[in-house]
Amino acid sequence: MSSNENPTLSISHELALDRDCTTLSRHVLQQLQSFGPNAQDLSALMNRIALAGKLIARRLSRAGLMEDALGFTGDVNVQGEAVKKMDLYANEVFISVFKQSGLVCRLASEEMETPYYIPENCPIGRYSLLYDPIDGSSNVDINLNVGSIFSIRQQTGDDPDQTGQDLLQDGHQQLAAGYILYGPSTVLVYSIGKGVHAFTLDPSLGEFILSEENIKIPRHGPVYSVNEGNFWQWDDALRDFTRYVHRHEGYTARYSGALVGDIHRILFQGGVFLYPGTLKNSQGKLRLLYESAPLAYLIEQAGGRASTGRQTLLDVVPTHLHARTPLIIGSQEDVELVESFIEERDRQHDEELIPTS
Ligand code: P6P
Repeated sequence: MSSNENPTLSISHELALDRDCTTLSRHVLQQLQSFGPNAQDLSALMNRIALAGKLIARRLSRAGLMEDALGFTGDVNVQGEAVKKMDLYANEVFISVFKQSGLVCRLASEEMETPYYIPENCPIGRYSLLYDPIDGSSNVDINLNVGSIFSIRQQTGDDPDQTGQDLLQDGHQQLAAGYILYGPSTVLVYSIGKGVHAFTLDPSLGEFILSEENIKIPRHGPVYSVNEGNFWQWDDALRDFTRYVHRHEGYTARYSGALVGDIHRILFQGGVFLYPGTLKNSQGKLRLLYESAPLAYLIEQAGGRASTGRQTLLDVVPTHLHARTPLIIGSQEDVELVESFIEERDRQHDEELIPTS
């Protein structure tokens, strides 16, 4: 090599190095085409979310070998659900990664009745994090996939009584949303309103590295994902849909009991996930602000659709922090098929109400 030549990598090595350097924080800045304060905030927020994902993934990978990592705490959360030790750990992780960040003033989670404040952040931290720290925790003790779901919103007003009333806004107000899937690999999927992108954790680097960019959900897919054990509790329309997929070729049932894994499959393969209202819970089981709305934001960014069955999910304004709604989410054509059964039954019901002359 003569003195005036700079050493250069081969193209393939250069591309590989560049990809390994496309971390989440860098990708956010690339998406926003800005290094301004708001872009830096979002980049830092996503970096902290990634740190939470790494800490939770590490705990999950060792839980079977650790004292006191698995099993139940003996407590019941605000949802009336038995709390797993991993739920508690993951909830604390998200709080810890945002301390001394100057970013997030307030966190609202499935595990906490009211929002948690980080006072040192509040004077300047104008962001709120809404999250389900471990979604699908019934899978934790049997080593099946689980996930974390997150949503970032701007703190709009003051919250003098610290009840998070200003969080009761529709899903279009979200600044960022996504999930972390703890599976054979740990994958973080997110959107800041500029498409959907997936990052895979490289344990040897300790970094989430870009693995899929601008993910688009198929307009139709074979998967329908629902707990058919609730069939007896559903409205007629959902039974009509279930009978339809039972009688038509090209459908396959996949249901893991963990929302994030089921949604991740549908994001890549197409199809529809449903958690309808039931006799026991007319609004279904899934919570709007930190489960359905973040996933709806993401799926719509990927070109899919999410609804309650009668209303676009992102339009729903919750009445309280832990409000639930029915959820039908996935490929545009498949969600619309479910909605068509609901519309037909509603039409028949309205006709029955019209007095015959
Ligand atoms: P069911 C897990 O508890 C969860 O919130 C979601 O992850 C999952 O999709 C759903 O509940 C499973 O509920 O009633 O089918 O067991």
